[in-house]
Amino acid sequence: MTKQISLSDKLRSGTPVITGWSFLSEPMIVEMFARAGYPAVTVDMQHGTYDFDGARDALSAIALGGAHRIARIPLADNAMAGRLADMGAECLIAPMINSREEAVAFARAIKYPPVGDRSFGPFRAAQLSGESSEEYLKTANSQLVSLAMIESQEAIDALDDILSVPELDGVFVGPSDLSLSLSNGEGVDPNGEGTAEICAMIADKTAQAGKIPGVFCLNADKVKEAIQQGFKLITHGIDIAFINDSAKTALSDVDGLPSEKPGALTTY
Ligand code: 3PY
Ligand code: MG
Repeated sequence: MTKQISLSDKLRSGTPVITGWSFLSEPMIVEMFARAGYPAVTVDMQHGTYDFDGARDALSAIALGGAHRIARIPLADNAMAGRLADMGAECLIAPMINSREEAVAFARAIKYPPVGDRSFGPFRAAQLSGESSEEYLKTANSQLVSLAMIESQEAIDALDDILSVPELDGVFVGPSDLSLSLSNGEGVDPNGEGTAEICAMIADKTAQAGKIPGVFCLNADKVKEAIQQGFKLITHGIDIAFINDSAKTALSDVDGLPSEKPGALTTY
């Protein structure tokens, strides 16, 4: 069997990788993203409905559909990063990294000695990558991608320090939280001009540091802008939004609905 180009090699070698993003813990959803043609799919354990079992099944389902496997870990949960690496994630994204120390702790949790402190038990990860555990051990430190999310003023202030962490492979911008922090809580403006300028600055600095820049995009124009800015991992397409938007469109396409709905609950 010809060896596939790894996600890590793709992210370092030019062409941007687009990832679908899954909030809804259902393996068939991520498999559908993959079969629809997405090169990568991300399982979101920070804001999505995924627990460990759901994420484990989702990573297998992404592999079944033939896409690269990415997971965002819950806030400050480096133990979960290690577990998801063992379940075959090829890239892990850590939310709200605000300092060099936090970046070091995250990156070291998923790199084997002498680079980090990852504990050995990659049986499922080795199966999914088609390697023996011994082969996986040899390639894991260069192939498993660690991305620290930059999404606050504090993180911007610490950006040079974060980018100087040798164990860290790159950063991933969360424009919603970033805009919330930069506006001092005034509002969320992920698609605004000010946010776009900061994204461009982060992409430049990250490339200069020889690391991978990634960003979360909320529409196709933002994806095009992100590609121009030099981002290499780009989110486009969220399962919960697909259902929400398609459900509204499907209903609005029908003239003269036959019946009224009972009305949404406003209290539990
Ligand atoms: C953000 O925009 O803050 C994100 O975390 C994207 O999911
Ligand atoms: Mg965020």
